[in-house]
Amino acid sequence: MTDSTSITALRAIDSHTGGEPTRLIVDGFPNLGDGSMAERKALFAECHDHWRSAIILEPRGNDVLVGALMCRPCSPTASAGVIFFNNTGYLGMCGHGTIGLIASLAYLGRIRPGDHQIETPVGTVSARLHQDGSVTVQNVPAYRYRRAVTIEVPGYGSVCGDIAWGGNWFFLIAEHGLAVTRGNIDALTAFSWAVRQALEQAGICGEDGGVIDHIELFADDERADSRNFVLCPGKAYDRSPCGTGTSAKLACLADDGKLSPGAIWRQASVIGSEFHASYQPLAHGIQPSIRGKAYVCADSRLLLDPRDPFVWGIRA
Ligand code: PYC
Repeated sequence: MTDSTSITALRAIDSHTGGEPTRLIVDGFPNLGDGSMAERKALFAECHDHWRSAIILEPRGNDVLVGALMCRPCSPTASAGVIFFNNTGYLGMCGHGTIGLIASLAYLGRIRPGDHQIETPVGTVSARLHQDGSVTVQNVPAYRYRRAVTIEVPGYGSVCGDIAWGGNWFFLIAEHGLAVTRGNIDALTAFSWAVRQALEQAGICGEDGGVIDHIELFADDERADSRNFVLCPGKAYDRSPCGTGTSAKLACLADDGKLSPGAIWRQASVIGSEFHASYQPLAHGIQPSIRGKAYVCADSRLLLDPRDPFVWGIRA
C-alpha cells in the first residue's frame, strides 16, 4: 500500500512550441521567497537543484524538456514570474518557453488575450496573447558582441562565427558544410558540441564572461528566410527555431544592414516549425519580437515518492 501522505505532488502543464516542449510547474514547489527572479533562480540552484532533476530528467522527463517554474511576480503589473531550467541547469530567458507559458496560462484561464509582462532572471519581457492563440514575445534586448570569430575545432578545422546575446549567449555559424536536415541530427550535434567545447577550451565567452552555451547553425530553406539548428546547453537540439537564438540572429542581421526594422524574418527550425520575427533598433542592439504558437498537451501531477530510488531523477 502507498502512503499517499508522504508523496509530494507537483502540478505540471506540458506544452510544445513548434515541437519543443515546455513543462510549466504551477503548484507544489518549495517557496523561493519574494526576491527578484535572478535571486530566486540562485536560491533554486543552490538549495533545490534536486527538484530540477526530478522534474526534467528521466524517469519523469527527458533531455529535450525545458522546465518553467511559475513564480509570483515582484511587480503588481506583471502577470507572472518564471525561471527556466533544463537537463543541465538554468536558462536566462527562453523564447519558446515563454510562448508555452502564455499558452498554458491561457489554458488555465489565468490570462486573456492582450499584453502581459513576464519577469525572468534576465529582465522583464512582454508577451502578447493574440485572439488566434499565437503569442508574440518582446524579448530582452539582443546585440552582437563579436563578429567573425575564428576558432580551431579539433576534427573539423577552422570555424568562423558571430557571438551574440539574445537572452542566452550564442555562437552563430553560417559556413559549416553540413546539411541542416532532420536526417543529419547526429552530425549536426557532434559538430556543434565540438564547437562549444573548442570555445570553452579557448576561453572565448560572452561579454559578461558568460558561457557561450548555445550553438546555432544556419542554412537556406525553401519556404522560410532561413533554417536553423540550435544545440542547447545539455546537448539536446531545439525542435523550435529557438526564440533567443532567433533574437541573436536578428541582432546580427540588423548589424549587417541585411534586415530593416519592422520587416518580418521567417526563421524555420531543423524540423520545419517556424517563428516570425522582427526588430526595432535600440541605442545598443535591437528590441526583438518573436511570434509563434504553443499547444498544451498534458495537465498532470508529478508524484515524488521518497521511497522511489529515482525520486530526484536519474542524475549523472
Ligand atoms: O526558445 O529561447 C528559446 C530556447 C532556448 C533553449 C531552448 N529554447
